[in-house]
Amino acid sequence: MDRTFSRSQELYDEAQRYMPAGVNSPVRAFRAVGGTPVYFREGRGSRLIDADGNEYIDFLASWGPLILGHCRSEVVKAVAEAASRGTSFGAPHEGEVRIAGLIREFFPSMEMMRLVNSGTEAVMSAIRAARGFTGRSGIVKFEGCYHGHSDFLLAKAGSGLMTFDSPDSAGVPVEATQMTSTLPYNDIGEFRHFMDEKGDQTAAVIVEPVAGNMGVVPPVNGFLEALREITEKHGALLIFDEVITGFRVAPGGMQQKAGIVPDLTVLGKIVGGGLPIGIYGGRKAIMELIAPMGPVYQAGTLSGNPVAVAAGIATLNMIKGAPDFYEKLDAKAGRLTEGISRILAERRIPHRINRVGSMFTVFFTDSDVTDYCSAKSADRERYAEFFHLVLEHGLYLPPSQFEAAFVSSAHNDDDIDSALERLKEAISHMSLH
Ligand code: KE4
Repeated sequence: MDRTFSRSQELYDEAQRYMPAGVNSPVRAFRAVGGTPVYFREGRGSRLIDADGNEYIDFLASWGPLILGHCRSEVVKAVAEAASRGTSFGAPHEGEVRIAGLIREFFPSMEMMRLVNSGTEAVMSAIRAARGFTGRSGIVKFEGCYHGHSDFLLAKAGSGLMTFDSPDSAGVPVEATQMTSTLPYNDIGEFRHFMDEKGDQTAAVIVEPVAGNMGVVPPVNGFLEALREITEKHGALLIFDEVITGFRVAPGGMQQKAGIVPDLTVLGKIVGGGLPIGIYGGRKAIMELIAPMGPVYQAGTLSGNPVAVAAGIATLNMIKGAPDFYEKLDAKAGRLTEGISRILAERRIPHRINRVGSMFTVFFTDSDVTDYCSAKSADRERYAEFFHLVLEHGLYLPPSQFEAAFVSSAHNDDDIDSALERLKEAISHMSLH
């Protein structure tokens, strides 16, 4: 089963001459799990092929966007067709109207919206809209949640920042985060207390309605409802960052599953079908403040790009048109995670698996993971050993304990069977320290 990674190593050596750590996003550098990042050359359905020709069953799904798997023919066709008519106009086009209509169909709370080019940009713009609408500056986020790399949100962020155990980033002036307060995720009492003190200075509370950036951590019963009730009470806006959960945990995201109506929603990833996109939107009264209708400025050269929009429309239409799409997807993910847990239990390896729908994380710990502190207590070295063993056996999982893995509709039953066989073999080599 020995795989060679010599071409990845060559590319990595060369890449480090041009890009920090040879990558374009920190978590891809394998710093959290050690070793040389694998360079890929092709994705096809549920599979990835790396630069050395090694094949993997992919459970990263490019950090979430590829809910249909790699190179879904309808998406590729739509992209090629759009590109053949022009890659960008810098002017309105019909695709923007079509995708906005689709988004509104799935997310009725998004009465008006703006397309941008990343989740970071969408979050940054939503926060600005909230500050413009309320005239307040305070922002509340939760420990372990990650909302992109805007200065004022890099405080106890999840994802790569959590992986590096550096909740705050260098280069961010202390003034930038002075109006940001970070509270414990899933702690209703702390939140209520904070808002009683500072609710009237708070413009917005932003939350991942299912946390994916400290590993998957679901909201405890009543948490989201409390955020909704208490923000309402203090005139603060509630922002659901559904960049991961949008179209992932349900067609209408976690707000549909939980029956909560946020004031603003942020989308990304799946809505672009693997191409760069971010969307923010919500109540008309808020979004009408966005330039040129109102005084809150936001702009972007490639916002609403016709090629990215075409990929998004094709993806959403595939989801819309597939009967029992989520039931089938979630059942596959359940079979996979139950199998992983059974294999780890047979080897008496302490673990917890948190799963919501088709997003999941295997934590190496013997206590429940319900927030940032309990997530951080997971054994990262054990995860690193697990990651490399399953990599060697042809599975690609997130190269960090504090990320989410994903099942796509391209994973068929044979893929799940094969993944479990490979996992069983890989886990048999795990040390039992
Ligand atoms: P982007 O700017 O990376 O498109 O989106 C930022 C963002 C916003 N909100 C949530 C809930 C997110 O998860 C993200 C980005 N997710 C990470 C993975 N945890 C992207 C991967 C990376 O940073 O390389």
